[in-house]
Amino acid sequence: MPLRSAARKRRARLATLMALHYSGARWWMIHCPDLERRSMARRKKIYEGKAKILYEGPEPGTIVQYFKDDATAFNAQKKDVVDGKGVLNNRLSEYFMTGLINIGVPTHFIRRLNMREQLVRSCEIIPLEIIVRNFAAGSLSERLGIEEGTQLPRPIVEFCYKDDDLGDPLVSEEHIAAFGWASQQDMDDILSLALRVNDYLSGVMYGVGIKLVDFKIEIGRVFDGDFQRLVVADEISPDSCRLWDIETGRKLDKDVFRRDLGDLTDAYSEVARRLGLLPQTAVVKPTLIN
Ligand code: AIR
Repeated sequence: MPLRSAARKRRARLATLMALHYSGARWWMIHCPDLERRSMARRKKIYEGKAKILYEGPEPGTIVQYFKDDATAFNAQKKDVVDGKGVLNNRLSEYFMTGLINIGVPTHFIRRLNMREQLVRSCEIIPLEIIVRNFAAGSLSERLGIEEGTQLPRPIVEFCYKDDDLGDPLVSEEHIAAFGWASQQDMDDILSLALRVNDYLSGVMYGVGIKLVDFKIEIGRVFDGDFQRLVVADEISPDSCRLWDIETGRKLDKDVFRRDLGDLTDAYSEVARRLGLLPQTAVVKPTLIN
């Protein structure tokens, strides 16, 4: 890309992200995520994953989730840094988690702290990826030879064992019970949470002209004294869902990155815009200097 058009694109993207309604927004948090990360060096890092870093929270039982711009696919065989992705996912995940809490679905989310961070309850993550599918796509289409986009007779819930070295293999409830990853009661609760998230997310997306093809959630155990309850944890964002425009079929999720279909932040910004988290029209703002 010629230098000038790359700079223009970067400026336009920055202007768009600046328009996100953040309290305490600082431009360098979008522009220089490394700078921000360095400023947090005193905070204790608990874990660094592919797309997020977890830091010790300000009070016991809390964690700060930092959203990176790193994009990975195919178990990190494909990698890139996508400017602004972390900012968008932080905001979008806040939106979905808050919506779930409002309809009585428990989540780990407490509040967003800034452009890239949110405060969450610390929980013990059940080592399963819970996938809900409404239409065939991705690995289900490959595995069963069903054309992508085919409507499934009913939502199908799948479980993968969370292990990067093994490539998160598909497992059955038999494996989960036999290896003690979750109890029968947990599984009943997980299934019910997954389907409630599906109802909520499908509805919200349908309302803005987007089809929820499938998504992945993670579930955590929160302990209140001796009492354990399950909450939706991790994140809900276009990194973890398949979202297709109902009219055009345009992909508005991480498949844009996985399959080299265009600009990932454009796609995620479109989701944020439709949900009212970004202005409807691109904000034409001068550079930060003038
Ligand atoms: N997913 C699974 N592991 C990581 C993620 N993000 C999500 C995908 C997709 C759904 O789970 O983003 O929305 C199903 O993925 P697949 O690859 O099994 O078809």
